[in-house]
Amino acid sequence: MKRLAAAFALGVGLTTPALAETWDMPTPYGDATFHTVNIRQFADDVKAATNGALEINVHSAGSLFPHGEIKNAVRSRQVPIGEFFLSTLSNEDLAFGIDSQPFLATSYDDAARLWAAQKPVITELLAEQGLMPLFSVPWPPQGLYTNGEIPDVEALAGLRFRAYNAALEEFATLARAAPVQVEAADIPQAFATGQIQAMITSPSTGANSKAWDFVDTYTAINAWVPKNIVVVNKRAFDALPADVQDAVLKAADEAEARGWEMSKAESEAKIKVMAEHGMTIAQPSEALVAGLKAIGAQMLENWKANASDAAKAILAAYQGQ
Ligand code: PCA
Repeated sequence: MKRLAAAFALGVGLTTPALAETWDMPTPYGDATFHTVNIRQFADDVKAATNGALEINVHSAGSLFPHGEIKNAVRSRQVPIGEFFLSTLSNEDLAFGIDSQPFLATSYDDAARLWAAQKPVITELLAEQGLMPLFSVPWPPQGLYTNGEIPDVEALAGLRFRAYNAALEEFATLARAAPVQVEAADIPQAFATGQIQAMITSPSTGANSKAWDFVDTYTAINAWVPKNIVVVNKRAFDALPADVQDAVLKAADEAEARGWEMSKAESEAKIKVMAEHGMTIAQPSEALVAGLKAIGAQMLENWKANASDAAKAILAAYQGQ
């Protein structure tokens, strides 16, 4: 029987097409991150649907390229595909960063409407660089991690505050905190060495980085719902056989739908993990919300003043103008 099974396995292996292709896929995020679980499932689906003609190898936690280099690595075809935090491209065009504007879209429904308005615009911008978006998945709403409860925005003044994009850097500056750029994978070390004292991120990243080792309070300010994006090099995609292209697009659609559902389930589950590790789960005071909203309003004015026409069109479409 064993021999038969081995022979069968070999037989299956031999059906792999002679022109099988392997794609390396970098992501900044670690194996336990739900986004990484989702893109590994995407890779498995592509492999199964193409009978092994296209195999995607996910390289997690910035192991293949640092986060800031992934987009250009795909653009220059050092890798055909990659995942990154969409708003990190806001220095190219503010259209990429609109999902990180505080209190513009704070629920999944609003985030989905914002993505519907943003997608055609960034698809065009990425096409100018030979890139094509495959799918985009949000992180859960972003919350505040501090030592002790924060009664109002003034209590953030002077804190070394972790930032992951330009919007969060601006936010921290307007709160008179001191922003420090730190990748998700480096959060524990940054807290441990005193580089940072507070942060805003999802319960996913809070729990994955064992926030309870460094801070005792999570405040559910749910201020924005930022997204990751998976992009492919268009020439690499066009070089695939038509049936393989179709399989990639279908698996991408499924990954986007599945990822949004995974994200929705994460928030509650990971807040529970933080509570189980002794963290206080707080709701923001009215004064804190008012102060945060004032910063958000200021940031949106700054955004409008600097936005391209393409970026402004996203806001207009989202706000139904
Ligand atoms: N986690 C990532 C991006 C947003 C999030 O929830 C991070 O903190 O870097």
